[in-house]
Amino acid sequence: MPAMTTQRLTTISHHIDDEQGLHPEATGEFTSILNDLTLALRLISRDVRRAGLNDVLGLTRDTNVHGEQVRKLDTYSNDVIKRAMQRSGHICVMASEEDEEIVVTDIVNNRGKYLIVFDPLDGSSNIDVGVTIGTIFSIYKRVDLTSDEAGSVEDVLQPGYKQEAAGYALYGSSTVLVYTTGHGAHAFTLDPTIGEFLLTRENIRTPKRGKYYSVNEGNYYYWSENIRQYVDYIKTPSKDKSRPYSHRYIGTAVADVHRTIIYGGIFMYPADSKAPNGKLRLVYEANALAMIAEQCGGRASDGQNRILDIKPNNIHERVPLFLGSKEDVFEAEAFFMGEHPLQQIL
Ligand code: AHM
Ligand code: MG
Repeated sequence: MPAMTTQRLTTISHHIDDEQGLHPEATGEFTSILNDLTLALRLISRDVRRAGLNDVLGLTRDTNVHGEQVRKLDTYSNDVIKRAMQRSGHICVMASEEDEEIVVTDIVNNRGKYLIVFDPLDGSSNIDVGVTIGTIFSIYKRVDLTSDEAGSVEDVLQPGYKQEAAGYALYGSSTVLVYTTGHGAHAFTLDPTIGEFLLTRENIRTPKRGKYYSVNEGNYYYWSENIRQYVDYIKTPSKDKSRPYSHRYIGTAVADVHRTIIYGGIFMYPADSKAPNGKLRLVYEANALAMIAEQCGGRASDGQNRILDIKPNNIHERVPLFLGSKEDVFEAEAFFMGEHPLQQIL
Protein backbone atom coordinates (compact mmCIF):
# COMPACT_ATOMS: atom_id res chain seq x y z
CA MET A 1 0.00 0.00 0.00
CA PRO A 2 1.42 3.44 -0.84
CA ALA A 3 2.18 5.60 2.22
CA MET A 4 -0.30 8.36 3.06
CA THR A 5 1.58 11.65 2.67
CA THR A 6 -1.12 14.18 3.53
CA GLN A 7 -3.53 13.86 6.41
CA ARG A 8 -6.47 15.32 4.58
CA LEU A 9 -6.52 16.22 0.97
CA THR A 10 -6.68 19.96 0.67
CA THR A 11 -5.83 21.65 -2.60
CA ILE A 12 -4.64 25.23 -2.68
CA SER A 13 -7.99 26.28 -4.17
CA HIS A 14 -9.84 24.67 -1.23
CA HIS A 15 -7.51 26.48 1.13
CA ILE A 16 -7.95 29.85 -0.58
CA ASP A 17 -11.75 29.37 -0.42
CA ASP A 18 -11.54 28.49 3.29
CA GLU A 19 -9.46 31.62 3.94
CA GLN A 20 -12.02 33.69 2.08
CA GLY A 21 -14.62 32.32 4.51
CA LEU A 22 -12.69 34.09 7.31
CA HIS A 23 -13.63 37.40 5.64
CA PRO A 24 -17.43 37.70 5.36
CA GLU A 25 -17.02 40.94 3.41
CA ALA A 26 -14.89 39.24 0.74
CA THR A 27 -16.13 39.53 -2.83
CA GLY A 28 -14.11 36.69 -4.33
CA GLU A 29 -11.78 39.07 -6.21
CA PHE A 30 -8.81 38.22 -4.06
CA THR A 31 -9.54 34.50 -4.40
CA SER A 32 -9.60 34.84 -8.15
CA ILE A 33 -6.23 36.67 -8.10
CA LEU A 34 -4.61 33.92 -6.03
CA ASN A 35 -6.01 31.25 -8.33
CA ASP A 36 -4.61 33.05 -11.40
CA LEU A 37 -1.25 33.30 -9.68
CA THR A 38 -1.09 29.60 -8.87
CA LEU A 39 -1.76 28.86 -12.53
CA ALA A 40 1.29 30.98 -13.46
CA LEU A 41 3.40 29.16 -10.85
CA ARG A 42 2.38 25.76 -12.23
CA LEU A 43 3.33 26.88 -15.73
CA ILE A 44 6.73 28.15 -14.55
CA SER A 45 7.29 24.95 -12.60
CA ARG A 46 6.54 22.88 -15.71
CA ASP A 47 9.17 24.75 -17.69
CA VAL A 48 11.74 24.70 -14.89
CA ARG A 49 11.31 20.91 -14.67
CA ARG A 50 12.05 20.56 -18.38
CA ALA A 51 14.86 23.15 -18.45
CA GLY A 52 17.61 21.86 -20.70
CA LEU A 53 15.14 19.81 -22.78
CA ASN A 54 13.31 22.92 -23.93
CA ASP A 55 14.94 26.13 -25.06
CA VAL A 56 14.79 28.07 -21.78
CA LEU A 57 18.38 27.82 -20.53
CA GLY A 58 21.02 30.45 -21.21
CA LEU A 59 21.01 34.20 -21.67
CA THR A 60 18.94 36.60 -23.70
CA ARG A 61 20.76 39.56 -25.26
CA ASP A 62 19.31 41.94 -22.66
CA THR A 63 20.55 43.31 -19.35
CA ASN A 64 18.01 44.23 -16.68
CA VAL A 65 17.63 47.39 -14.60
CA HIS A 66 20.27 46.07 -12.17
CA GLY A 67 22.83 45.67 -14.98
CA GLU A 68 22.58 41.86 -14.83
CA GLN A 69 22.28 39.70 -17.92
CA VAL A 70 18.76 38.41 -18.33
CA ARG A 71 18.27 34.68 -18.70
CA LYS A 72 15.58 33.22 -20.90
CA LEU A 73 13.78 31.63 -17.98
CA ASP A 74 13.65 35.03 -16.20
CA THR A 75 11.91 36.56 -19.21
CA TYR A 76 9.58 33.62 -19.70
CA SER A 77 8.52 33.60 -16.04
CA ASN A 78 7.99 37.36 -16.05
CA ASP A 79 5.74 37.12 -19.12
CA VAL A 80 3.73 34.20 -17.73
CA ILE A 81 2.97 35.99 -14.46
CA LYS A 82 2.01 39.22 -16.19
CA ARG A 83 -0.28 37.41 -18.63
CA ALA A 84 -1.95 35.40 -15.86
CA MET A 85 -2.45 38.44 -13.64
CA GLN A 86 -4.14 40.50 -16.38
CA ARG A 87 -6.93 37.94 -16.70
CA SER A 88 -9.18 38.75 -13.78
CA GLY A 89 -9.32 42.52 -14.17
CA HIS A 90 -8.77 42.88 -10.43
CA ILE A 91 -5.10 43.94 -10.70
CA CYS A 92 -4.51 47.60 -11.54
CA VAL A 93 -0.71 47.67 -11.54
CA MET A 94 2.27 45.33 -11.24
CA ALA A 95 5.99 45.70 -10.52
CA SER A 96 8.60 43.09 -11.33
CA GLU A 97 12.32 42.69 -10.82
CA GLU A 98 12.59 42.33 -14.60
CA ASP A 99 10.78 45.57 -15.52
CA GLU A 100 12.34 48.94 -14.92
CA GLU A 101 8.97 50.70 -14.61
CA ILE A 102 5.63 49.66 -13.16
CA VAL A 103 3.31 47.77 -15.50
CA VAL A 104 -0.18 49.26 -15.60
CA THR A 105 -2.73 46.66 -16.62
CA ASP A 106 -4.31 47.28 -19.92
CA ILE A 107 -7.99 46.86 -19.14
CA VAL A 108 -10.33 49.68 -20.10
CA ASN A 109 -12.87 50.73 -17.44
CA ASN A 110 -11.76 48.06 -15.02
CA ARG A 111 -9.04 49.42 -12.83
CA GLY A 112 -8.92 46.68 -10.21
CA LYS A 113 -8.50 47.13 -6.46
CA TYR A 114 -5.32 45.11 -6.10
CA LEU A 115 -1.72 45.15 -7.24
CA ILE A 116 1.01 42.55 -7.33
CA VAL A 117 4.80 42.85 -7.07
CA PHE A 118 7.08 39.92 -7.82
CA ASP A 119 10.49 38.50 -8.54
CA PRO A 120 9.56 36.05 -11.30
CA LEU A 121 12.68 33.88 -11.03
CA ASP A 122 14.79 34.26 -7.93
CA GLY A 123 18.27 32.71 -7.85
CA SER A 124 19.10 33.41 -11.48
CA SER A 125 22.71 32.28 -11.13
CA ASN A 126 21.43 28.79 -10.24
CA ILE A 127 19.13 28.37 -13.26
CA ASP A 128 21.58 26.75 -15.64
CA VAL A 129 23.05 24.31 -13.13
CA GLY A 130 19.96 22.50 -11.87
CA VAL A 131 19.97 24.15 -8.43
CA THR A 132 16.82 25.34 -6.62
CA ILE A 133 15.25 28.58 -7.85
CA GLY A 134 11.99 30.29 -6.93
CA THR A 135 9.34 32.97 -7.44
CA ILE A 136 8.45 35.61 -4.82
CA PHE A 137 5.23 37.69 -4.70
CA SER A 138 3.27 40.20 -2.63
CA ILE A 139 -0.30 41.38 -3.13
CA TYR A 140 -1.59 44.74 -1.86
CA LYS A 141 -4.80 46.72 -2.07
CA ARG A 142 -4.35 49.97 -3.94
CA VAL A 143 -3.98 53.09 -1.80
CA ASP A 144 -7.23 54.79 -2.87
CA LEU A 145 -9.88 52.15 -3.37
CA THR A 146 -12.36 54.67 -4.73
CA SER A 147 -10.01 55.88 -7.47
CA ASP A 148 -10.93 55.17 -11.07
CA GLU A 149 -7.48 56.28 -12.22
CA ALA A 150 -4.89 53.77 -13.40
CA GLY A 151 -2.66 52.17 -10.75
CA SER A 152 0.47 54.19 -9.96
CA VAL A 153 3.91 53.92 -8.46
CA GLU A 154 2.48 55.17 -5.12
CA ASP A 155 0.36 52.02 -4.99
CA VAL A 156 3.50 49.92 -5.38
CA LEU A 157 5.54 51.83 -2.79
CA GLN A 158 3.55 50.76 0.29
CA PRO A 159 5.30 49.45 3.39
CA GLY A 160 5.29 45.66 3.76
CA TYR A 161 2.93 45.62 6.74
CA LYS A 162 0.16 46.52 4.26
CA GLN A 163 0.58 43.27 2.30
CA GLU A 164 -2.73 41.44 1.89
CA ALA A 165 -0.93 38.26 0.89
CA ALA A 166 2.61 37.13 0.23
CA GLY A 167 4.45 33.99 -0.63
CA TYR A 168 6.94 32.16 -2.73
CA ALA A 169 7.25 29.11 -4.93
CA LEU A 170 10.33 26.97 -4.65
CA TYR A 171 11.38 24.83 -7.60
CA GLY A 172 13.56 22.33 -5.74
CA SER A 173 13.45 18.59 -5.14
CA SER A 174 9.71 19.21 -5.44
CA THR A 175 7.77 22.39 -6.22
CA VAL A 176 6.56 23.94 -2.97
CA LEU A 177 4.31 26.97 -2.60
CA VAL A 178 4.23 28.83 0.72
CA TYR A 179 1.65 31.59 1.14
CA THR A 180 0.00 33.69 3.79
CA THR A 181 -2.94 36.04 3.94
CA GLY A 182 -2.03 37.01 7.50
CA HIS A 183 -3.54 33.92 9.16
CA GLY A 184 -0.40 31.78 9.42
CA ALA A 185 1.80 30.53 6.59
CA HIS A 186 1.07 27.26 4.85
CA ALA A 187 3.03 25.06 2.45
CA PHE A 188 1.66 23.15 -0.52
CA THR A 189 3.50 20.64 -2.68
CA LEU A 190 2.75 20.37 -6.38
CA ASP A 191 1.70 16.90 -7.49
CA PRO A 192 2.84 17.13 -11.12
CA THR A 193 0.74 14.17 -12.20
CA ILE A 194 -2.53 15.97 -11.40
CA GLY A 195 -1.25 19.55 -11.57
CA GLU A 196 -2.52 20.40 -8.09
CA PHE A 197 -0.81 22.00 -5.11
CA LEU A 198 -1.74 19.87 -2.04
CA LEU A 199 -1.43 21.09 1.54
CA THR A 200 1.65 19.55 3.16
CA ARG A 201 2.45 21.87 6.11
CA GLU A 202 -0.28 23.89 7.77
CA ASN A 203 0.66 26.80 10.01
CA ILE A 204 4.46 26.51 9.78
CA ARG A 205 6.27 27.36 13.04
CA THR A 206 9.91 28.45 13.06
CA PRO A 207 11.94 27.27 16.09
CA LYS A 208 12.85 30.13 18.47
CA ARG A 209 16.53 29.40 17.85
CA GLY A 210 18.26 27.29 15.24
CA LYS A 211 21.60 25.70 14.43
CA TYR A 212 22.16 26.95 10.88
CA TYR A 213 23.49 30.22 9.53
CA SER A 214 23.20 31.18 5.88
CA VAL A 215 25.20 33.99 4.33
CA ASN A 216 27.57 34.56 1.41
CA GLU A 217 30.77 34.32 3.42
CA GLY A 218 32.77 35.27 0.35
CA ASN A 219 31.84 38.83 1.31
CA TYR A 220 33.52 38.55 4.75
CA TYR A 221 36.29 40.94 3.80
CA TYR A 222 33.76 43.61 2.76
CA TRP A 223 31.55 43.39 5.89
CA SER A 224 31.63 45.82 8.80
CA GLU A 225 33.55 44.72 11.87
CA ASN A 226 30.26 44.09 13.75
CA ILE A 227 28.99 41.62 11.17
CA ARG A 228 32.35 39.84 11.11
CA GLN A 229 32.22 39.55 14.89
CA TYR A 230 28.73 38.05 14.78
CA VAL A 231 29.70 35.42 12.21
CA ASP A 232 32.93 34.64 14.10
CA TYR A 233 30.82 34.24 17.25
CA ILE A 234 28.30 31.75 15.83
CA LYS A 235 31.19 29.68 14.45
CA THR A 236 33.04 29.55 17.78
CA PRO A 237 32.39 26.40 19.87
CA SER A 238 30.65 27.10 23.18
CA LYS A 239 30.76 25.04 26.40
CA ASP A 240 27.04 24.27 26.24
CA LYS A 241 27.51 23.04 22.64
CA SER A 242 24.89 25.44 21.27
CA ARG A 243 27.64 26.71 18.96
CA PRO A 244 29.18 26.36 16.39
CA TYR A 245 26.30 26.68 13.96
CA SER A 246 26.44 24.77 10.68
CA HIS A 247 26.69 26.74 7.47
CA ARG A 248 24.26 26.36 4.56
CA TYR A 249 24.12 28.67 1.53
CA ILE A 250 22.38 28.01 -1.76
CA GLY A 251 22.46 31.51 -3.24
CA THR A 252 18.71 31.51 -3.94
CA ALA A 253 17.01 33.63 -1.27
CA VAL A 254 13.76 31.63 -1.51
CA ALA A 255 15.59 28.36 -0.85
CA ASP A 256 17.77 29.73 1.95
CA VAL A 257 14.76 31.38 3.60
CA HIS A 258 12.56 28.29 3.24
CA ARG A 259 15.13 26.12 4.99
CA THR A 260 15.59 28.79 7.65
CA ILE A 261 11.88 29.08 8.48
CA ILE A 262 11.45 25.30 8.68
CA TYR A 263 14.66 24.33 10.55
CA GLY A 264 15.36 27.64 12.30
CA GLY A 265 18.55 29.69 12.40
CA ILE A 266 19.40 32.81 10.46
CA PHE A 267 19.62 33.90 6.84
CA MET A 268 21.31 37.20 6.11
CA TYR A 269 22.41 39.41 3.29
CA PRO A 270 24.00 42.33 5.15
CA ALA A 271 25.27 45.54 3.65
CA ASP A 272 28.95 45.52 2.73
CA SER A 273 31.45 47.96 1.30
CA LYS A 274 30.61 46.84 -2.27
CA ALA A 275 26.82 46.85 -1.72
CA PRO A 276 26.05 49.56 0.87
CA ASN A 277 22.36 48.57 1.03
CA GLY A 278 22.86 44.83 0.69
CA LYS A 279 21.74 42.98 -2.41
CA LEU A 280 18.13 41.98 -1.93
CA ARG A 281 15.24 44.17 -3.04
CA LEU A 282 12.79 45.50 -0.50
CA VAL A 283 9.62 45.71 -2.59
CA TYR A 284 9.49 42.33 -4.32
CA GLU A 285 11.89 40.13 -2.34
CA ALA A 286 12.44 41.14 1.31
CA ASN A 287 8.86 42.19 2.14
CA ALA A 288 7.23 38.92 1.10
CA LEU A 289 9.94 36.84 2.79
CA ALA A 290 9.62 38.98 5.94
CA MET A 291 5.84 38.56 6.11
CA ILE A 292 6.17 34.78 5.77
CA ALA A 293 8.92 34.73 8.45
CA GLU A 294 6.75 36.72 10.88
CA GLN A 295 3.70 34.58 10.20
CA CYS A 296 5.82 31.56 11.17
CA GLY A 297 6.79 33.23 14.47
CA GLY A 298 10.18 34.46 13.23
CA ARG A 299 11.65 37.91 12.70
CA ALA A 300 12.99 39.91 9.76
CA SER A 301 14.94 43.14 10.05
CA ASP A 302 17.50 45.29 8.29
CA GLY A 303 19.73 45.01 11.39
CA GLN A 304 17.78 47.65 13.31
CA ASN A 305 14.27 48.05 11.93
CA ARG A 306 11.51 45.60 11.17
CA ILE A 307 11.52 45.09 7.40
CA LEU A 308 7.72 45.41 7.18
CA ASP A 309 7.81 48.93 8.67
CA ILE A 310 10.16 50.39 6.04
CA LYS A 311 8.51 52.77 3.55
CA PRO A 312 10.03 52.14 0.11
CA ASN A 313 11.10 55.12 -1.99
CA ASN A 314 11.89 53.27 -5.17
CA ILE A 315 10.54 50.04 -6.66
CA HIS A 316 14.02 48.54 -7.07
CA GLU A 317 15.60 49.71 -3.81
CA ARG A 318 17.79 47.30 -1.89
CA VAL A 319 17.76 46.50 1.80
CA PRO A 320 20.02 44.53 4.16
CA LEU A 321 18.17 41.46 5.45
CA PHE A 322 18.46 39.43 8.66
CA LEU A 323 15.70 36.82 8.81
CA GLY A 324 14.89 33.69 10.78
CA SER A 325 14.47 32.44 14.35
CA LYS A 326 13.58 35.29 16.71
CA GLU A 327 16.45 34.72 19.15
CA ASP A 328 19.00 34.42 16.37
CA VAL A 329 17.85 37.59 14.64
CA PHE A 330 17.79 39.53 17.93
CA GLU A 331 21.32 38.35 18.62
CA ALA A 332 22.52 39.38 15.15
CA GLU A 333 20.90 42.81 15.66
CA ALA A 334 22.70 43.23 18.99
CA PHE A 335 26.03 42.57 17.24
CA PHE A 336 25.06 44.79 14.31
CA MET A 337 24.42 47.70 16.67
CA GLY A 338 27.58 46.98 18.67
CA GLU A 339 25.50 46.18 21.76
CA HIS A 340 26.20 42.50 22.34
CA PRO A 341 27.84 41.95 25.76
CA LEU A 342 30.44 39.57 24.32
CA GLN A 343 31.54 42.02 21.66
CA GLN A 344 33.85 43.87 24.01
CA ILE A 345 35.92 40.77 24.75
CA LEU A 346 36.04 39.22 21.27
P1 AHM B 1 18.34 37.40 -8.43
O1 AHM B 1 16.95 37.85 -8.04
O2 AHM B 1 18.90 38.17 -9.56
O3 AHM B 1 18.44 35.95 -8.60
O4 AHM B 1 19.31 37.83 -7.17
C1 AHM B 1 18.94 37.61 -5.86
C2 AHM B 1 19.74 36.47 -5.31
C3 AHM B 1 19.08 35.91 -4.08
O5 AHM B 1 18.21 34.89 -4.41
C4 AHM B 1 20.26 35.40 -3.29
O6 AHM B 1 20.02 35.41 -1.91
C5 AHM B 1 21.35 36.34 -3.66
O7 AHM B 1 20.99 36.91 -4.91
C6 AHM B 1 22.66 35.65 -3.82
O8 AHM B 1 23.65 36.58 -4.07
P2 AHM B 1 25.21 36.23 -4.01
O9 AHM B 1 25.50 35.46 -5.24
O10 AHM B 1 25.87 37.57 -3.95
O11 AHM B 1 25.44 35.43 -2.76
MG1 MG C 1 15.67 37.65 -6.92
